[in-house]
Amino acid sequence: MEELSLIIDKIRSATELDFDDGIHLMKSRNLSLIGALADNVRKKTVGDRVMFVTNCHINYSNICVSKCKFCAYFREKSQKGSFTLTIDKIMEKAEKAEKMGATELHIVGSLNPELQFEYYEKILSSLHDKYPELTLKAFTAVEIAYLSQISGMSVREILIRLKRAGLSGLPGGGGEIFNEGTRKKVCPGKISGEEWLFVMETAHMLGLKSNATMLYGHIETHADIVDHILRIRDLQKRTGGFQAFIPLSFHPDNTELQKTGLKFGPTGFDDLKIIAVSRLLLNGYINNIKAYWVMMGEKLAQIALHYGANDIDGTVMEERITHAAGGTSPDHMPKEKLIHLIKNAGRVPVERTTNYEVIREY
Ligand code: V47
Repeated sequence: MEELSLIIDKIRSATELDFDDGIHLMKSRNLSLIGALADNVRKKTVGDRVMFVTNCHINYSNICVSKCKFCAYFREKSQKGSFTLTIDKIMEKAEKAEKMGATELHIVGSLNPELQFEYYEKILSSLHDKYPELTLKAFTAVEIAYLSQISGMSVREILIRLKRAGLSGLPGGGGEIFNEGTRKKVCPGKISGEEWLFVMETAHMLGLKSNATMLYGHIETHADIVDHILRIRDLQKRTGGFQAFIPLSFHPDNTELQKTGLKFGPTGFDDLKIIAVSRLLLNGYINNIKAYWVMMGEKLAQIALHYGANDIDGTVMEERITHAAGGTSPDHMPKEKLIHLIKNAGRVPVERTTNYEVIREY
C-alpha cells in the first residue's frame, strides 16, 4: 500500500500519471490494490455498463511478407494452408454475418504482394453497396501503410479513397510494441511505431475513428509497455480519435519467438495487471478498455471487468490469428453467452455499435 501511496494520491486528485508512475505500477505485485484503483476509476468514468458488439471477423488473406516473429497466422503463398478470399467469398461471409444480426464487420488480413489497392477498395464498395447498415471496420494501420507503399499514393489519399468506398474506421491491430529496439526484434519487417501513429493520426484527421492495441507478454520490458501506452495517450490528446485501447495477450504456439526459446506467454496475473495499468494511465483520455475474450480467455476476460475493463469485444464469429498461435477459446461467442458473462460479473450488458452508441441495454 505504502509503495503506491503517491500514485493513490494522484489518482484521488485526478492528476495525470507519468512514466515513472507507470513503471512503479508495472513493478508492483500488489495486483488487488492496482485492480481496485482501476476498478474505481472505471466506475467513475463509465459506470457499470459493459459494452459488447455483434460482429464478425473476416480475414481476407494470410499470405504475408511481414513475417512477424510473434505471428503463427501468416503463410508463404506456396505453403499449405495459404489462402486469399475472392470478393464473392467475402460477400458470402458477410451475408451469413448479417443474417446472424451482426452490426460490424472487422476485416483484416496480411501484406500480400499479389493484391492491388483496387482489391481492398472493391471489398469495401461491394460490402457497402449490398449491406449499407453494416459498419466496416477494416484494415490496420500496417495494411494502410503497405497500400500506400505499393500504390504510390499517400496514406491520406488511400484513406480518402477507402472512406469513399465505405470504410467506417480502423481496427487497432499492428501496434505491437512501439519501442524501436524491441519492435525490430519481434517484427523487423513491419512499419515503425512512429509510422503506425502517423497513419492513425491521418485517419483521425479525416474523421475515421480507430482503436489502439498493444501486444505484450513476449520480450518487452516494463518501460516498453508504459512508453507504448503513453505514446497512444499523447496522440489521443491531439486527435481524440481512439475509441478503445485493447491490450493483446501474446500466444506463443507455432511462432518464431517460440522457436527461439520463448516458451510461455503472459500469465493471468500479467493480463489483469496490464488491463488495470492501461485504465489508470489512459484515464481521462481513452474511456474504453477492452478485455478481448478471444486472447484472454472468456473467464479471465470476465474477471478483467473488475480490474478496469468495460468492454469485452464481441461475438467475433470466426477468429484465425489467435487460434493459429494455440488459442484455446472458442472462435465465436453467442450474444447470450456474452450477456451471461457480464451479468454474472455484476455488470450491465450493453450492446453497442462500433462507435460506442448504445443499441440495447440488457
Ligand atoms: O496486430 C498476432 C496480434 C493483432 C499474435 O480493433 C497476436 O477492435 C497474440 O488487432 N498472440 C490482430 N496476439 C488482432 C487485433 C484486434 C483484435 C480484436 C479487436 C480489435 C479491434 C483488434 O493480433 C495483430 C497482433 O498484434 N497477434 N499474433 C499472437 N501469436
